[in-house]
Amino acid sequence: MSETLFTPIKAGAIQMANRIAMAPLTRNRADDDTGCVNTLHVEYYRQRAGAGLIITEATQISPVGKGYIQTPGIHTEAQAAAWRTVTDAVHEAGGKIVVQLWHVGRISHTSLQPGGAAPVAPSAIAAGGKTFTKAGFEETSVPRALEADEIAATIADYREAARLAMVAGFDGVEVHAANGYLIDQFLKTGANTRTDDWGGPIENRAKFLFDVLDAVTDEIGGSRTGLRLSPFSPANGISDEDPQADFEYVVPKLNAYGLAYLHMVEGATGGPRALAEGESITALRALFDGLYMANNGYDRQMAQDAVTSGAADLVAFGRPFIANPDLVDRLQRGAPLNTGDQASYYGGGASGFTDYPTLEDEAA
Ligand code: 8OZ
Repeated sequence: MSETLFTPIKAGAIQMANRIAMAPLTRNRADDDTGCVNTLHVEYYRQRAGAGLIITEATQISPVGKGYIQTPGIHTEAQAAAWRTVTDAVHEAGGKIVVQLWHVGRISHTSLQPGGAAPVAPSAIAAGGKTFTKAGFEETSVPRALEADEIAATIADYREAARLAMVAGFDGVEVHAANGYLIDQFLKTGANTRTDDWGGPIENRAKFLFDVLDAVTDEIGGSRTGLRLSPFSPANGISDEDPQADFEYVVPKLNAYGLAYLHMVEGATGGPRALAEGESITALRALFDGLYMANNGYDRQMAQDAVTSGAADLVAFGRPFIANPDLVDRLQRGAPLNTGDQASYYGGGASGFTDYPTLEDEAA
């Protein structure tokens, strides 16, 4: 029997009812002061529990890891208790959910940082892009370079966040190493010009990623840890001199961790899937022994083909899950999809968050 999108699968320790993941989606509806999720999040994630796995919106591991208003955290007991209401609801509805562990690095603004300080990054190089703050869209602030002891403290923050994720009742975590945020900043030459153990050749630039994975998997186990990478994405002003070579170094080393899955943004995040000459996702995937989760611009046919051909084990859908809480059901029936209202993607209340109809709602 050939595998389909709707065949159950075990991702590490996580039993999934199907091969479809809800990709992490930033929605900016948490309490800006406490970083706590609320009853709206409970409803939003509960509605989407038909996914084989929900990956939460990116969630900061520390106050300095924050880069946008109203993103949730997983660094206090209160945040973990708030998340518990979400994980209980998803589990009750038969779903699985992991929290995406996030540190933005230089993609932040002084107004979002403790004491109004500069954001931190591998090197003091501005990203050149915008973030959303209390004042609206603002240019990201010039970061300062992390000291070696601060790097060690940041790795400890990832470990503590993984511990709190278990307190919160999550099935695991996804380490966010994509899209130009802190881990990606260490990995890539355009943001990392350090001359110590954390910069220079890829062996050094990848050390931060591997130290984070060591800490997180030591805390909760590799089978409860997923990883997201975006080797070729220019998201958030990131660039790299030779991503193919760098990730051909990184990916085989991931095999030692027994990860639940490797989640790849194929191409430019939320944009074109096309790669430059000499760049190959297929070649990178071939270097990984575990489950491969594909993402970026998949539709029903592409996802079916990817799973039946074996090109992917899992497919993550992002924007389609915003407007279709019952996306798995719709894909299974070949039903039409709702389109999302972009104006309510980031920030706001229930409107554009918990009020998209299921097929059943539409029939009523
Ligand atoms: C959109 C807006 C803000 C943040 C990412 C966490 O790209 C994000 C993000 C996306 O990974």
